[in-house]
Amino acid sequence: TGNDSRLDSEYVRSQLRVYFIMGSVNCRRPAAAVLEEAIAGGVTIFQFREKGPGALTGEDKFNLARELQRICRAHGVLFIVNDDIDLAIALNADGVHVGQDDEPARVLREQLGGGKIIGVSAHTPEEVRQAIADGADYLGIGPVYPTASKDDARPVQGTILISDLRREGITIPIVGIGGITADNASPVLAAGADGISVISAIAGAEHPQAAAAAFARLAAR
Ligand code: TZP
Ligand code: MG
Repeated sequence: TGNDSRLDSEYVRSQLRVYFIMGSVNCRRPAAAVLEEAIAGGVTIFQFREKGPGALTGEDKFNLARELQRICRAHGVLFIVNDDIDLAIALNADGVHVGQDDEPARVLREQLGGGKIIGVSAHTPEEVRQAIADGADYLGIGPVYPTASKDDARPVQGTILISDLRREGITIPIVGIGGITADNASPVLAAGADGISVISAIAGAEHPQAAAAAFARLAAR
């Protein structure tokens, strides 16, 4: 594939089932240990999201990212960087995930080159259309449920946008995000999401492996 082309979307779709997002501020124990356990439970893709009060910066951020990337690589789990395109390039990450306030996917594609995954957070049908036109490989849609993990989260929207998009025949890979737990994940998948994206339900769990395994069981159906 060339620099301007999306990755094979069935490949991306197959990797999104249990999408774990985490930074150091989200864990109660060292991030590397939490990630190891989560992967043992069945996480399929990981996003390094070092954000919010107390987040690491500079060299500390870089070193943690590299440590977590090594863990992902050792287990064949894709490693995606939130927002920080320079970090993604420096680490040769598998991709980036951006929001509506970041560079559009079409610019990121030029910077990242081919073969990388670009995810975009979208909250409205217009944002979805634009992200697809810009060459996004997958979309994060939410917040599905109330979340305590993002200060500036948009209004809760349930599963309506996901099901509307599928009804319109939009096939781009989608993950639902926001307040998702093993107990409320089923409607998100039933609405047409290919996977579920979570921070606290795994990072904040007493047993991240068991928590991830619960999502893996749901997503395998
Ligand atoms: N984007 C929309 S909601 C959210 C992000 C990053 C936070 C999701 O975290 P949690 O703990 O799974 O609700
Ligand atoms: Mg962002």
